[in-house]
Amino acid sequence: MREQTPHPKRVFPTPKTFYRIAATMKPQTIPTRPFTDQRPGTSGLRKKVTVFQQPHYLENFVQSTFNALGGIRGKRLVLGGDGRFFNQQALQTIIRLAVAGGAAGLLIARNGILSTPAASHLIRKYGLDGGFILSASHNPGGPAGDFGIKFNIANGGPAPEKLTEAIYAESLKISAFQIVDIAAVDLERLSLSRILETEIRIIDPVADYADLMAELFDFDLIAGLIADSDFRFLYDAMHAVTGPYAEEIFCRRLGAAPDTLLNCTPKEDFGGGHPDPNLKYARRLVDIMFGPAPPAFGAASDGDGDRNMILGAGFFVTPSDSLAVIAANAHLVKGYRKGLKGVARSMPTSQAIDRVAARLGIDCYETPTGWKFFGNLFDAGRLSICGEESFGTSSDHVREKDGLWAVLFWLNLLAVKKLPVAEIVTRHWRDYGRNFYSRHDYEEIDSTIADRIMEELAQRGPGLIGRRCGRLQLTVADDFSYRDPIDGSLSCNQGLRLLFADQSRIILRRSGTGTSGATLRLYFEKPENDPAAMMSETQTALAELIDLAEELTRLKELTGRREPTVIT
Ligand code: G16
Repeated sequence: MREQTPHPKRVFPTPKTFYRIAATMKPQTIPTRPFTDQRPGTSGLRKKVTVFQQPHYLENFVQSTFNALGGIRGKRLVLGGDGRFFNQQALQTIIRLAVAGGAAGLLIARNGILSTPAASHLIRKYGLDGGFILSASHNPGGPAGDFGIKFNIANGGPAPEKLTEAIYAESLKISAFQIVDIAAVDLERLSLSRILETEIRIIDPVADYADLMAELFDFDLIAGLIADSDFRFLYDAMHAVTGPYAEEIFCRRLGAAPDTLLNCTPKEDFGGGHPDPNLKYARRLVDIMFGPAPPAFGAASDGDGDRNMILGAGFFVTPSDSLAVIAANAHLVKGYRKGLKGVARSMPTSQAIDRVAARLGIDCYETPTGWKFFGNLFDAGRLSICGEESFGTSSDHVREKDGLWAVLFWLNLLAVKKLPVAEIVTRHWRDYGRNFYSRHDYEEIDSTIADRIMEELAQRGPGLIGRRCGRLQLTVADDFSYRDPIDGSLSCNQGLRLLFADQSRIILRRSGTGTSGATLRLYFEKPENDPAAMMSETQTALAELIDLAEELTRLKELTGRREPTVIT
């Protein structure tokens, strides 16, 4: 395991070119009025592009962030994003605001293309004070799509709730922002320049990250697997940020053929797709992996490169199972050979990882949904690997979830075990027991109806405790709350839980990342220890829970939907 704290601060190599841009204009103070809708959600502020295009909308949020930080003077930040529509304008605006505020340094990814995990790594590696990542993650892009901005702090992780609430409070009382009127900074060439007090460095966004991956994984072993003519794999970057990273790591460093990569050119609208690596939106990859003569391994990542989907030939690995398999086999992988300090999962994520933690004799933490809740545990040295059902997995090498990390972990595992993906997972089930798991998403529901469904279940649930529903006996019905074991902060209303005596669960929560109406997520989990029953089809195995959830929530009835928008 790599030592995490204190993180060594490294210095950039001396640049070949340095130029000073004369800023003729002095910072100006522009009066503004608050917007009332700038409270960050599960992961930053996500809105329709048209909302961000309103005059002063972005400026207000960025200035509110600076204000919540006690000013930006003397601070050094990383800047980049997933390349979606409006990234370029937004980057130039943030540069002007940061220069006006007296930032000491801006490290900007070439062309503004920077994955979320790579941003986290840069902040940590170069000891920066934080950074802005411009992304709405897996949400669609383009002029009619979504845009987003999130601030990460000096540990490389997402701003914790204390800071996001402070930003929101500032956004409600903002009356002016400072900006400097300078020409657009050229983001295409690597360079070093200075504007007023701010040193601006345009950097290669890929190299540092690829070097980090080479420290954690056995690249020679993986290259050997890739060179084996019997092994074929496909990686789908979904026209999002990981394309350049995949080309460098898989092709240049590991020797994969170029046709291993699908959709590796970042596009402002993700090629019209929905850059969400799941069974619905990564359709082309899924069709190949479930078609005739499929490759042995398939994987995809999302808009900003923090999510991952893992597939074997004709086999989908749920994110929860992927997390459990990764933790159970971490000792086989170079960067994790010394063992794990602890593991964690978000509350709706299946308890498959809990079984692994129990076997390893290490702690397993249950946190609310949102990567920001893992940060304190990582910093306190209590956590090595964690994950979420929402296709996020990572370790203490950064403070974000990391899509390519998970893909490399699986490649490393396949190279060590020399078994098909499906065989690795089914052996894991036989060894530890299986947790059948599925998530049903109902997107773009009318907000009033979504509120009503949540409220009715919250009121009704506790009265059902102790009642038998068929084979199931309800033991807990509550709204999950979490007290952070490190700083003692309390987070309430994190999702309605129905827990049953056999450890089956139904969870209902409202998504914190959607931008149109409300998205409701229903999560179903059922533990199975009988090897004969483990190979059932997932939806069939969960049918009793799915029917009970409809009976208790009347979700389909009240929304008029006949089926979920997405099932994973
Ligand atoms: C974000 C967070 C994740 C979280 C997910 C849940 O993912 O970073 O930690 O699990 O949202 O989203 P929701 O609230 O919609 O269920 P991402 O990849 O969108 O940044």
